[in-house]
Amino acid sequence: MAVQRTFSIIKPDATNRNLTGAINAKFEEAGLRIVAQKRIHLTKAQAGVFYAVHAERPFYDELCEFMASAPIVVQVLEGEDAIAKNREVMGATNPAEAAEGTIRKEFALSIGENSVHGSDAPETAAVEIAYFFSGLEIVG
Ligand code: DAT
Ligand code: MG
Repeated sequence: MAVQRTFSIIKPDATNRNLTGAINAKFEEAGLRIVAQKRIHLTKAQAGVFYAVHAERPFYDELCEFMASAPIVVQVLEGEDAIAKNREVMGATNPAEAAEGTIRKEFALSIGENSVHGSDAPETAAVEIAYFFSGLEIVG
């Protein structure tokens, strides 16, 4: 597997609890390099565009409200097999099902307030990176 880039978000529940550094340590320990990073505060509409794929799900409104409730840290992570590696370090969506040592097992509060987002495929990674970053902001 070649070197890939993936898109990551440290979500409001984690920024609220000052967990940015602890979460970044998990990424770096796993061999993921943070090649772009910024702190932003989304509007609910911007969160809605980002999560448009979930628009028909019952939790969509709550999800967009949550993502706009406080600042987030958006990131590009780079490394060998970065998409799968990041999903592994994140752990399962529901923290009750996340493996020991994963970010969601250690830090997530609930299935909704689950501390991190990570792209699930190369196509979504490309779209998500382009939504938040210009080429000049990514320094590999
Ligand atoms: P993931 O973030 O692991 O890729 P997903 O893409 O299925 O998970 O869902 C996106 C986010 O939506 C997830 O991180 C938290 C929220 N979510 C998913 N399922 C939920 C549920 N059953 N109740 C509340 N929020 C949920
Ligand atoms: Mg997802």
